[in-house]
Amino acid sequence: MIRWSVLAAGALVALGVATVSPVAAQSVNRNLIDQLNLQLIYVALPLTLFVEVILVYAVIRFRNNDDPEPTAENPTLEVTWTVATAIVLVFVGWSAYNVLASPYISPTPEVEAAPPDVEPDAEIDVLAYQWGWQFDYAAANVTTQNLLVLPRDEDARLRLRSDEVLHSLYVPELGLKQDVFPGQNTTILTRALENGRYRGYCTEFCGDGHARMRAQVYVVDPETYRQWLAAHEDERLVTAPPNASVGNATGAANATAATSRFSSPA
Ligand SMILES: [Cu+2]
Repeated sequence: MIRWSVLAAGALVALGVATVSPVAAQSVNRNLIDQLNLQLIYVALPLTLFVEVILVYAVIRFRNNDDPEPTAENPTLEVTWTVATAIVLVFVGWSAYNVLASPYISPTPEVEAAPPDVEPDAEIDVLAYQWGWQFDYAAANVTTQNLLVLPRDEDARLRLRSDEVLHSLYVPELGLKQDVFPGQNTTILTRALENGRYRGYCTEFCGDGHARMRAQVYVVDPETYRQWLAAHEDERLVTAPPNASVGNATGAANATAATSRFSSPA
């Protein structure tokens, strides 16, 4: 009887794990986070079922025991559960540490003496303000408003700062979430893996315009990215995304000469 319930439980675990397998992630950051979640679920699900099965078994098996005796002095049992717990904790700690140690996950405070290991292909200064986002592509002399464009399959380093209060940049699909502090630069690293249009939010309540503090995030081919930068060189507060048709649909009110200039690149 018990053997069958254990088998059924095992089948359920296999089914559960099979259904939570994530689809291909949109960024290296997101990949790392999803893989860690999956790894921990593989350990947590069988353990949960193991405990529940023992619990249910004990409740049923000993339900009519009028004179229960506590277990005293069982060194084998005690050593077993101590060692098993230690192994689980070491596994969880090791898995989490590996992900946290990645430069794609943990931000780097601005310390000139210790540059991050990865040399990025794109460097973008991000200014969070009440209420919006400004992105500064210093190398191309382009700034954008509420519009972040990233080259696919290339490392992008975002240097975040705020002028007044706490904000937080949140792009869930790319696995980005980082507080932005006044008077302090915080650097994060990402590499997007899929072309697309994603949403960015401020996720730190920052005043009555907080809900309006959103950004469009575009991931495009590296060539498209460079063409877009070249088309907007020396422009301030660009709102026209690389894809002209999408830009017309979303940014009609903000359409500037920049849009038409991009549609017919020189
Ligand atoms: Cu904010």
